[in-house]
Amino acid sequence: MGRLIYQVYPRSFADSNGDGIGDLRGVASKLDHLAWLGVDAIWSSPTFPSPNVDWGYDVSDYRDVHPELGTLDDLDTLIAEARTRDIDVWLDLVPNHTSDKHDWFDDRPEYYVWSTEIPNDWKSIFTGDSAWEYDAQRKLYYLHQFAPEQPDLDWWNVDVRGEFAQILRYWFDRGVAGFRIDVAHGLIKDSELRDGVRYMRERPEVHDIFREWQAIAHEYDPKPTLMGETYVTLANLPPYFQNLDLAQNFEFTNAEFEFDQLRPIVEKTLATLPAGATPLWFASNHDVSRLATRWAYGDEARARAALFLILTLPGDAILFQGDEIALEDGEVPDDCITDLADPPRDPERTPLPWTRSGKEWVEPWLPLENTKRNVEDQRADPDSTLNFVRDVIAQRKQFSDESYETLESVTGVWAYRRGDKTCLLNMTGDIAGHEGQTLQPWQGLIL
Ligand code: TEU
Ligand code: CA
Repeated sequence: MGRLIYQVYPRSFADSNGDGIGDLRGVASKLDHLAWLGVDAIWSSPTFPSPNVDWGYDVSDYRDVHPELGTLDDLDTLIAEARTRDIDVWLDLVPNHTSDKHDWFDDRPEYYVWSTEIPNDWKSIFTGDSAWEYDAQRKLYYLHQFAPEQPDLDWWNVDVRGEFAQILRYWFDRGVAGFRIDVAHGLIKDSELRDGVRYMRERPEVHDIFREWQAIAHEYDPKPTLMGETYVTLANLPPYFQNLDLAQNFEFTNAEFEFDQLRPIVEKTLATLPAGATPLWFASNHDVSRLATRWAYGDEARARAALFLILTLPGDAILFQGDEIALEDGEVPDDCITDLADPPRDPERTPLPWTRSGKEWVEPWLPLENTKRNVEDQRADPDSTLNFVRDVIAQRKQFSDESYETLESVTGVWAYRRGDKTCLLNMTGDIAGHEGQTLQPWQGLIL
């Protein structure tokens, strides 16, 4: 409980060889910084070979490293170096679909979902059109929930399950301490392919897959962590805790940073999660506008309030790279857009500025326009957001196992008890008070 998980988007984290693409050696070079910050685990977005139609979320080999990011040796070194600093390394598993360039798509067509005609009304998340693509060679349609270059695997096929059981062991044997599971709610589809999105995702049989994976994880000590990208409503979230250690709470993430919206969501989350489950809070990732923009509109005081909340609620927390310096979305001109989604997700994927000059990034793959908020300046400034975040991370360790209790306060002030600590968060732009304690606009205090 109380872990601080740091999401690295490796292409934009740190570049070790000046080719404009962040890489695993770059991540390793920043481990001292992440240890200084108080990070317990790094979750890296996909590191596997990929044609990059969806920037690594289209995997062509689950047992290797993308050459642009480094080598297997680099990954082994990163894991070992992180270990010496008590930091775990989690990878991002993409089991819903492969790349159409994965060997399986040619050699093992039975691993995928086929139909002689378009069997239902399912739509692709990326194209908005039918999720069924005609394969002229095979004269059959295949399913793709995402891009046509991302054919969905058939999780009813026991051989697919066997492949992934081996893939899990392969990485756990190498010291990988966890996985974030992409589209965890969508792996298995209705066996009759019935109409309706409820037959494409959130099928109850998905929990059997995770039961098997959890059994594999239990073969290892310490047991690796399984964290699902569970893009479901809060009401539908509890069952995912049967077999996953962590299930991402998108109702929290997708809410606005408003007292009236967030407090009920937090209270509902804590009331509905099964006993013993670890809640998990985050506001940014590689798919959604960064919290400093989306929740704080660029206002650094407001960003600190958001960070304070994420870091003082019970359970684990995820910071997406850059959150710790209140990094805003990047500006990406139309002719630099690289993402296939609409709207494109490039703004939240721009490089992390380590210095004000930005010279550590030479012709980066996505533009680095604004270095006003950068790591170097903020490390040197005791009053920076970075030092604020580090301080809250250190403080949270003192009450990480304590439960949460909402306290009465005035409108806009979120007051809660964590053990013998009281957290006060002014979620307004005005000065506020709580039992004689004055709170500046957006100020968070641990008493
Ligand atoms: O995301 C799943 C998902 O539902 C989101 O793609 C969301 O719908 C999308 O970002 C809206 O633009 C995961 C990954 O996080 C995402 O990066 C991948 O593109 C997607 O799966 C496919 O693998
Ligand atoms: Ca590089």
